Amino acid sequence: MSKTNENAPVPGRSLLESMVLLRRFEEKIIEVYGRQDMKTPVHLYIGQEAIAAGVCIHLRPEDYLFTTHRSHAHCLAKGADPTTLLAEFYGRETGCCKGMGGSMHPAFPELGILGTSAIVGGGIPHGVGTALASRLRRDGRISAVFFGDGASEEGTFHESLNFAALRQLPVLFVCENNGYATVSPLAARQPNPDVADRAEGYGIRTFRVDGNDVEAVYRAAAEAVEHVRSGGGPAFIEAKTYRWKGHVGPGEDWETGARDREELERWKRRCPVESYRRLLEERGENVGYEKLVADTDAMLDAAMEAARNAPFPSVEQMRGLLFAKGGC
Ligand SMILES: Cc1ncc(C[n+]2csc(CCOP(=O)(O)OP(=O)(O)O)c2C)c(N)n1
Repeated sequence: MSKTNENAPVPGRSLLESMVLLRRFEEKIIEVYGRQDMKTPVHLYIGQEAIAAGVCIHLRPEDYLFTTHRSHAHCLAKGADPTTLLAEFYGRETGCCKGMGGSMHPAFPELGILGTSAIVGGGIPHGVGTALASRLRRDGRISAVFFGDGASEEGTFHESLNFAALRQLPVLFVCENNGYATVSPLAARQPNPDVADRAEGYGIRTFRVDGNDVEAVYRAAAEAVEHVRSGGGPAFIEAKTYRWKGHVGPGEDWETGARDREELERWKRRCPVESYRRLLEERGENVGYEKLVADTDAMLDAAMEAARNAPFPSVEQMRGLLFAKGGC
């Protein structure tokens, strides 16, 4: 297991800003979701913000990123425009996929987000593929792949890690171990709760972090990205965390008996955003938290309004997107 440099400086304000954006973006979705005009299913990320914020801050715009059905935070943290993302969820032509992808399939090729797979584990070989392309082209780009603990149970996880290790490809694997796959707890699925052990088995440089501690994630990602970017081969981060919302939609999954309410409340007391705000304030930093949230909200309210008022794609536009020109 790799150790991180505890004394390296950390951009506290930027990390907090990023986490507030990711949190408020999804809380805004919850506010409007009951109106029934945002038709896409939403898999919310609330509770896991420290991971997207702490990793993506190290990525360059040209680096590749692959994510899952729980994709909003990764896209935003990589620089996606909130209005374009929300327009996608509203099915509008101004969405990043002209409204055809919804919440589970956003793509921002200009940000290295070539497409999002909702097939569990599906993004992992994609990231290995772009890493192989980067190696062949010698273009200096790295690939970051985010996935859940459930994805580590797919065969493609093992094939991809094996190939990436064998070829020493520039890919960073980030397992967000939130303890559940849909409503199935990790303990019911795996004899070993540490997904990182499997990465170590392939000889991949591995970091294990508290996924609710943004500085721990930031430090691990700093070293992991440096390792990958400097030609050291793949790296793997396992960040243990918890999602506050149910598998899909704004509910919390305890209402259905799928998980224990007390367990959720315990994790809420370890809120990554609130605990980091407190830490920065204790260190004497002038965080200006209320203003940060108010400014973020004002920006997101305007984004929501613009997204909702954009036109739907026409039937001709939809037809035009069914076939690619040029053949193979
Ligand atoms: C190959 C495949 N099997 C099953 C599903 C149904 N499914 C969607 S999400 C999910 C659970 C994913 O869990 P995890 O990878 O831990 O991610 P999390 O939802 O916890 O973020 C499942 C089984 C799917 N989309 N693809």
